Amino acid sequence: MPSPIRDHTVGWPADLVEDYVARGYWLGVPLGTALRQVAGGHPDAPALVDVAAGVRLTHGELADRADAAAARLLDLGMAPGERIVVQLGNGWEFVVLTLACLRAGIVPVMALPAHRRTELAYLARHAEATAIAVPDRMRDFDHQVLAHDLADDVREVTGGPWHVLVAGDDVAPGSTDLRRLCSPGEPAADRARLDALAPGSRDVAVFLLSGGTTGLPKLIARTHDDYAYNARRSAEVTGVDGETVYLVSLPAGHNFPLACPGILGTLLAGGTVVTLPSPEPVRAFAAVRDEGVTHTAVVPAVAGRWLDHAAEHGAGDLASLRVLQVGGARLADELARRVAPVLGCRLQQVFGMAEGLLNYTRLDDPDEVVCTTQGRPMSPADEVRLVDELDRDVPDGEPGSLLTRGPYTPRGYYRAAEQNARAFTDDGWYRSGDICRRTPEGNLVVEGRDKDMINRGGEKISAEEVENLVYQLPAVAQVAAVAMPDPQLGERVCLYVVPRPGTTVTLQEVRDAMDALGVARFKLPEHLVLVDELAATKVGKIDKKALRADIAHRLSGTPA
Ligand code: OOB
Repeated sequence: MPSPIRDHTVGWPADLVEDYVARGYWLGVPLGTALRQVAGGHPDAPALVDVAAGVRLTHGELADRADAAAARLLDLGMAPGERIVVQLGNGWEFVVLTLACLRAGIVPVMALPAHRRTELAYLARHAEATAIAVPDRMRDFDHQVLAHDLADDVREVTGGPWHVLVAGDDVAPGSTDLRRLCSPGEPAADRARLDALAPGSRDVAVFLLSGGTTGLPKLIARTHDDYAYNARRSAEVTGVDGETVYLVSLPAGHNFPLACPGILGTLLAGGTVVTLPSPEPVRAFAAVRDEGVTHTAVVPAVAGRWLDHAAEHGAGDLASLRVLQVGGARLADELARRVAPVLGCRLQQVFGMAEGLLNYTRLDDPDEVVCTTQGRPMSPADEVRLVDELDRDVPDGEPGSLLTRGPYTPRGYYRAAEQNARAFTDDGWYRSGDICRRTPEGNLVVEGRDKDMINRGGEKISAEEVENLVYQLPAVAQVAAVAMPDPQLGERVCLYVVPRPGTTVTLQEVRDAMDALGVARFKLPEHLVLVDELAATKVGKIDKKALRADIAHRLSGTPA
């Protein structure tokens, strides 16, 4: 039997909970109920457009389908509090299933489409999931087969059933047809059943994945109260309301397009969500034009592609687009300055994290602030400190390591006591690992990081995870994974390898070996440097700073 979620979460202190409720940050309404109420207010307003599938749903239809799907999940034998790994592409099924989970108190674990056996098996086992939702195939990969292959692995920890829900035309025997599960049901009966089962607002609503600095990703348990505030307050600072048409083209299970304000913030505001499978510029621009998109969110690498495409081929008619949110990695000031003139919309920089804290530039900030800073916390209750190595506050204007607490930043990872001791201070501050500076007017500028992570165009890669995988190659004596600068993606994974005496290692061998282990392809190293020894710090640790400087010099052609 999966253990109850609350056995492994770290809650907020009671006095703060009271404060968050008193100040109206936590409304005490579970997300599914809140969404249902919005739909009740204007059932005929458009809620969801899946461009690729040609599916359009109103708020009323979406809420009814979510209830129908929730009821069918219960009929399958799933109980409130159980976990389902969600690995779906951007489409209507993702939205209906997520809302269904929120209604039934079944907790989605938001995996990425790029994840493979290693990640999925770990996530399912760690969350003690009893189900997984996948596409049949996506980009030539058979997700359905892999999902069934995980059954034994998962049953080993849960001892229970393993439901495979499949979105697509090819639903194999033994799988559950997700599209059928998400089809209209008996609205009144379903609704009454789900109303009676509504989860508590302090219960966990979703599991997000951490950006990753440790061997394996950590799970972040976000509650209904905290995540609803995350989405609602984000909608306010982004100008999202009932007239908004929000385009989601980043992977929908990522915090940014899911709730900053993303899908949930837009639906809670009564607006319309448009889904696209990818941010490829031709299709994205066409969707903006055809659907009258007003808001969307991208990572800097995508912003760069959009700007280049628009400069070369013209942007077409993007007149409806009002706000382009850019976040997930540092946006270069030069790129930032091109957004308004080339795309004709307002730029909003977003510096956020799945762990909670969200910083936004505001829509009425001066251009200089919008183009050169990553904004400021969205909530008056957010606490941010910038500290030195000894956790002492740095003087104003100096770079420091960011610590944060607040009404939507949980106090610990799920089931991870050991990591929590490192990633959180004793008094509950989350160590984001980002080195920031605060400008005199209070905005943050991200200047670097002191965590061992590689940010590949917004995809976070734990160096330690890559190293653990590479150590499985017999010819590798020592390895270090570091970020190498890249004009398109910002960073890519570079490996420094000391081979065992008498052997050698090639980049292709490493990539093939990692591929064979079944890891997401974005984690595969893209450059390899063979060395006799790895630079070490005074205390004998691998000197990653020196290695990053070394690869940057090698690539720029200047001597180190
Ligand atoms: C977002 O969330 P995660 O959890 O994938 O990654 C968080 C990390 C941050 O700690 C920081 O290192 C980096 O991503 N980051 C940025 C950034 N936004 C995120 N670094 C520099 N500039 C930025 N604007 O990436 C995320 C979550 C919600 C909204 C937006 C992004």
